[in-house]
Formats: sequence, structure tokens, C-alpha cells
Amino acid sequence: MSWQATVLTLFPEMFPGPLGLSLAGRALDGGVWSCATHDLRQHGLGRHRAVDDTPFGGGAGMVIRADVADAALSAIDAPQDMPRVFLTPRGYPLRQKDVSRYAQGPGVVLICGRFEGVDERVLKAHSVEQVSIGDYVLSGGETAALVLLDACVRLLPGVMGSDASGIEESFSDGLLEYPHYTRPATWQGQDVPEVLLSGNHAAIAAWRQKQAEEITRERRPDLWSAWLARREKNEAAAG
Ligand code: 6GU
Repeated sequence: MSWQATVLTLFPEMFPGPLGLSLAGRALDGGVWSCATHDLRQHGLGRHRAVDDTPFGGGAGMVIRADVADAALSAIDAPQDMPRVFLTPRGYPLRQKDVSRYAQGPGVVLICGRFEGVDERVLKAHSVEQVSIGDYVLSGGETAALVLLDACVRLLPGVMGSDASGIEESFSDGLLEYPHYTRPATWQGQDVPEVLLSGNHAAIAAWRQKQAEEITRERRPDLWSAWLARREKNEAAAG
């Protein structure tokens, strides 16, 4: 049984988009995963197939109607244990652990909103998780859905080379990665850090660890604090 993505959207032609190319595209062609779309408009009401309406309480924008979203969610053929995920800037932040959980399951049903969002009642009724991919606003959930799918598909068995698990670990240990260099050893007057040419594997590992720590402290104080706290806890536990 292959991993199954089902996407509810007003723009089905946006899928698989860039995920039809490269590694994800090869895995799609090879049947490792599938990507089905359902056009929300098919469940729209009246001559204009309206999917949205004005918000109760007033305010700007439009909201996707509960009855329309419910009809779309009820029409899809996905097992009950498959997560339903609504992509919204109001959601819980998407983390690697969430991606890993999705990738390990049978697949995901993704709901892409436009406008101001979807009536909250239908999200509750269908136990829909709400997820955001970062602190900026996109014009719709579709590009966020593509990001989520990319992150999941690369974890599916056979999609990436054997180095995939290593790349994963380096992020899930809580630090950003150290910088990389290749030939030429001198380029426009800049030398590669000498230790990397030394052949001293212990010294290289120590240099990379220090770089990872410094870069994390500088760029991501949030990750750095969490990493420090975890290290202290581990040291306490080790006695
Ligand atoms: Cl999931 N959707 C939209 N529209 N904007 C976002 C987002 C999602 N995550 C961050 N910004």
C-alpha cells in the first residue's frame, strides 16, 4: 500500500506541481506515493457554485462554509486513521516530528483554504489538525501543502539515498548543520578551513560540532536555548 496524499483545494491544477519532478516525482511515477486532488468547487452551492460566505460578526474577507467543506470531506475516500490537516497561518507550527508522524502513517488529507479560512465547526466535526508552516502569510494553503508533502515524501522508504536518515538526525539533534566546502581548496582568495584538509577525523568532528553550536546560537536562539536545556538535563541524568 503506497502513501496517499489527498488534497481538497479550489486549485487542483497546483498539484503535484514541483513534486512531479526530481526525487518526489520519480517516487510518484514509481508508485511510492500518490497525489489525488478534489475540487472544493464541486461542492459549491447554487448556479455560481459558491463555497464561501461573509463572516458572522463582521470583518474583512470570506469564510468557506461548513456545509460545503463537510460535503467535500465526506466525499473523499480515505481511511479514518488518516490525519486530516488544514493548512492555515493560525495553525500549530509544523515540526519535523509531525512530518515524521505523517510519513509513518498511511498518508494525509490536506485541506487548503483561501480567503480568511474555514468555518471552525467543520474542522472540529472532522477532527482536523490545524498546521502552519511559518510566521509569514501566504495567499493560500496550497503552497504550504506542497511544502508539507515534500517534507513527508522524502522520508518515505526508498525515496532518498541511504544518507537520508543521517540528514534527519543532524536536524533532530536540535542544532543547525555546520557549513560545507568542496574544491577548489582556495577560491577567490578564500581558503577552506584547514582542519577539513587535515584528515584528522576527530578534529573535524569537533570543529563541525562547534560550528553547529555557534551557528545555532547566532541564527536560532530559540533552538539554542532548547538544546542547552536538553544538554543540562542529560548531564544531570548521567550524574
Ligand atoms: Cl499553512 N497557510 C497560509 N495561507 N499562510 C501561511 C501558512 C499556511 N503557514 C504560514 N503562512
